[in-house]
Amino acid sequence: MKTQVGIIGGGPSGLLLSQLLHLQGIDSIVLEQHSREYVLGRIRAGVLEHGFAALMREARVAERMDREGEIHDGFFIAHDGIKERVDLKGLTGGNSVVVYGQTELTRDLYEGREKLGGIVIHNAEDVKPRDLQSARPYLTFRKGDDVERIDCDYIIGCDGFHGVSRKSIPKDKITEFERIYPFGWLGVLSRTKPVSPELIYAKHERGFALCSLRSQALSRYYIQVPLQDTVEQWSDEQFWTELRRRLPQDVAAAMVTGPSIEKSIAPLRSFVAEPMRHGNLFLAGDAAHIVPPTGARGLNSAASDIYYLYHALVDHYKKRDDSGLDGYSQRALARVWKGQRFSWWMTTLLHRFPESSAFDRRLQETDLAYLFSSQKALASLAENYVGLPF
Ligand code: RFL
Ligand code: PHB
Repeated sequence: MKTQVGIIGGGPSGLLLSQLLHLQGIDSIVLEQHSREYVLGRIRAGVLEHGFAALMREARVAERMDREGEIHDGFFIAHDGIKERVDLKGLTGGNSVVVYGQTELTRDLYEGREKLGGIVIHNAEDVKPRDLQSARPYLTFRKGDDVERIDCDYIIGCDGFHGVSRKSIPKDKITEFERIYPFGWLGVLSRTKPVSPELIYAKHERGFALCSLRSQALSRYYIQVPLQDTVEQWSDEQFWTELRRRLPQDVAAAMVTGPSIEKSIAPLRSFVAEPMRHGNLFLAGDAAHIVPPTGARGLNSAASDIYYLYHALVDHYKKRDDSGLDGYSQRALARVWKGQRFSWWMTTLLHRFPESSAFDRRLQETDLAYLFSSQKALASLAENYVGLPF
């Protein structure tokens, strides 16, 4: 097979890039290791920044997002028994975020690819990017008993943190920056009315908690748990009890509980790989960087990579201008690191760190007190949360 752009990974990054390129007459093939059902079974992001929503519209896959997604003009931070609102719209001069699940967005992207006749090959095993330093890189993969080859102009690694793309770059050509946090998030999805129409991020001495949602009938809650905890250790009842204990009394009293329809634990990690290009392989999204979910930046950081790559590839094919491709890594990383800083800061502000000293805890309390005493500090939080410009 032959294509202009070979894309590894059929998550949101890979599908969005493929769709955007298609609309500009640039062809691509997406290789996804898992089945479509498996990809759609993963419950992940819920908050999209407005720049991401704009990119979905440009990709002509935003109809359902615009119909069913909820515009959120603010969220709450709960601490010491009270909750205080962050007025995103007021603080940013009119910006907001869209609450729309990654599962739904990925489903829309699959349908968009299908409608245009885009090629997405599922259950592609043993995908390998090859000859990356040459002008004719290619991909090989196995499908059943057959080994296939795809010749490409460029290969884009959109295969997430555990993918093969980053790992195929020689160790001496890539630098990795990492922080692993000493806790994870236990998440529960339940068909119950959300306790609050807007998200509540809660700081509590027993640990962080988050009240989020997918719709006004579908709730998503998280609590901070020790890294060694397993899902089996947490019955629904224990989860609800612990969640309530970490929320202000009025919120806890209003909480409607029900059976979990999904329950999983995600470890928290900050990670960046530099540079995001090796020869004719370009990394995008979780393949190159990971943030702890506290600032809702992960998918949104992936979106800015895709925006830069999309424009760089269009400039290459339509204007014979390679400056976008040459500048991609530097440009993407500049924004990636701002997302890293914000996610690390939100995580540090709101979680309980087992090793923290009394001094650390006073600083954390002061950081929060300062935030709600300064419109400028709140505006800084808000501008980062709604997404810095691409
Ligand atoms: P993905 O989604 O991991 O997709 C990568 C795809 O590549 C496939 N793959 C391979 N395919 C072929 N060959 C191989 N060797 C392959 N290896 C892997 C995988 O099967 C998969 O389909 O990466 P992508 O597209 O870059 O998207 C990134 C986002 O998924 C991620 O950043 C967000 O989910 C992070 N995140 C959040 N981001 C936000 O912006 N807002 C949020 O509110 C938010 N909440 C979250 C989150 C992530 C969470 N978890 C579980 C990590 C909440 C949670 C709990
Ligand atoms: C979610 O709804 O899954 C979600 C929302 C906000 C976050 C992280 C996750 O910061």
